[in-house]
Amino acid sequence: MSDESYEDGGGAGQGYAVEEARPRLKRPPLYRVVLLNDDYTPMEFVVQVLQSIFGLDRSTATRIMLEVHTKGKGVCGVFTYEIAETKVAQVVGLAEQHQHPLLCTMEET
Ligand code: TYC
Repeated sequence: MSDESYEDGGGAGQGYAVEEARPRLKRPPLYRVVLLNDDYTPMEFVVQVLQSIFGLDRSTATRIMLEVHTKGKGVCGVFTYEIAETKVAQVVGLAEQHQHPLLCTMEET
């Protein structure tokens, strides 16, 4: 038997109280991805964006589009920072490609 096994004084039955560190798992901050209304982007384009980028079904996408249209803004989803950032970039990129002024931002929950 090696010397190390005798030098281990921390084991059970040796009279030591062994306090384990509490697992420190913090939940990551979450971000709402928010779509903003404008007067020019076609409703159908917004619905397509919501379906393709956020994986929403057509009726949910239509409901969110109409909420943005009537109230000025609406939440497309809640994600961790990098996912939210990517979604915003995808929405804005697609809007630019099609020359629509559609805007999208993120805000911490
Ligand atoms: N207000 C636009 C229109 O009347 C439709 C629209 C909806 C635009 C949602 C942007 O995020 C938006 N064509």
